[in-house]
Amino acid sequence: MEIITTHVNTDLDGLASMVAAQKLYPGAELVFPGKLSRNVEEFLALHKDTLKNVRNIKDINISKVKRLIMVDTKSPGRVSKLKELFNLPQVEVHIFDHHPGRRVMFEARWRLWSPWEPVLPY
Ligand SMILES: [Mn+2]
Repeated sequence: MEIITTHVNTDLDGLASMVAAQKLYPGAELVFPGKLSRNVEEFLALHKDTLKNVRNIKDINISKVKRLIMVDTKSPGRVSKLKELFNLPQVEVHIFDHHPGRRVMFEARWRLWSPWEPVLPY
């Protein structure tokens, strides 16, 4: 399976980025890695019918994930348990992040889209 996630304490740009990423990966499931920010909780309470397919990390069988799409962060340390996926050789990692900042170590099978850094080849 393919999953789309963002950072813990998910904020509105994280949530919006997840929804946008699903346009690029229509078969991927949206997964929250942990706690939500209060404004995202309030937004979801108001719009639960439009975003009813977002899954909780507890409902995901990590061993079934073949591709991880991570948005609004490029730090594996910010996705709680989903961090494990970065170490699995069978998992392809696609990262979309708009934040400038310290470069993290990337592996060849990870791919980053950022306005601040060149797109890395496979
Ligand atoms: Mn954010």
